[in-house]
Amino acid sequence: MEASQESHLPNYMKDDNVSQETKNLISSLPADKDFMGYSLYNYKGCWYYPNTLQAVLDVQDHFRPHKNDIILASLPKGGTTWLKSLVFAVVHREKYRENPQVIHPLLSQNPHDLVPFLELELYASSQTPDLAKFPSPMIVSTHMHLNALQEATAKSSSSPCKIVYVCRGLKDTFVSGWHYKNKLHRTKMDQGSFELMFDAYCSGVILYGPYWEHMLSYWKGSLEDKENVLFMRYEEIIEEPLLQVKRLAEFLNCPFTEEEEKSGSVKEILNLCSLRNLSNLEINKNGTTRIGIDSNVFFRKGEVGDWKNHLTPQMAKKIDEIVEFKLRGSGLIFQ
Ligand code: PAP
Repeated sequence: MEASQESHLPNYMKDDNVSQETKNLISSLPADKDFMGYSLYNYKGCWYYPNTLQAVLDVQDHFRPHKNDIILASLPKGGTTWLKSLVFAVVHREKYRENPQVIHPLLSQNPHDLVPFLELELYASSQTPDLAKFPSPMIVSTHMHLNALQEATAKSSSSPCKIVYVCRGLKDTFVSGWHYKNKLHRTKMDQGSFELMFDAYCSGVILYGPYWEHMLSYWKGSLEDKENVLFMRYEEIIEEPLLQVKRLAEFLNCPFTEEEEKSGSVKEILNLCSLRNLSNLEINKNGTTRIGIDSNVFFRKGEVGDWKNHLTPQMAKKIDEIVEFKLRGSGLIFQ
């Protein structure tokens, strides 16, 4: 079935919002199918569904961030939802501390609705979305590779804005993506599909893949511009949450004061943004995000090493070998 015909598919997987110019471009690009048979196209080293590519091109042509904006970039399933909640809570903490009577937005809205995706929401339906409605500093997110994002940010007349990136070990990312796909398509796919998705993942043919190129683009960017690109890992936030949230706040030029630290402000933010807290909220159990995805699909186990419950030793070895080979010499290492 063509992607445009399946009604419950998210818009970004469809092909019904593409200009003639982009159709012409697509016809010249390397093409392949995802593991479910939907068409993907490779544009400048990254795989996209048609609607996603259109939105990425629109971001590149029209999005011009200001110095104070914050862009959260992430590997799909790499910790996006957590990073969105943490950054929103850190950056806006004074506003809600001073007004304890105001319900914190993270208690009534899904993190994806507080921090919208550039290409999956804002530029998915408009070339000129109303960005003024977001509280300052504006926080937006993306799954684009850094080189693709830079086609927009480098054209901004303002000084560079801050970019925070998060990713996660590729075995856990794969398993998380598998569960997400099942929930998204409201089905329980069989072992054959699991293996097909695994093969596609290992060959890099997946939306925003290859994932190792995704990670490398931000890794190199963070080494070249430490002041404006922060590279974070999901596992490190799990291991040393206090330290990582403080690192995040310092990078964003809003470090925690000694007084805040003593009064437990960092811990409060971690509790507010914890998987347990967010996933138990009514809005995240039964709500739907603005881009039409059930909120609960973004929350599952959040464990490091869950791949052990799903991958055979051979599969694990295959991913390890790919990661070792592709990241060799970069200084980026995953255990
Ligand atoms: P996205 O890229 O589609 O937005 P993303 O949030 O990056 O997804 O990844 C979802 C993973 O983060 C899930 O991991 P799992 O499948 O291994 O369980 C989800 O459980 C986890 N996650 C979501 N929110 C949080 C949170 N607040 N704290 C820790 N982990 C979280």
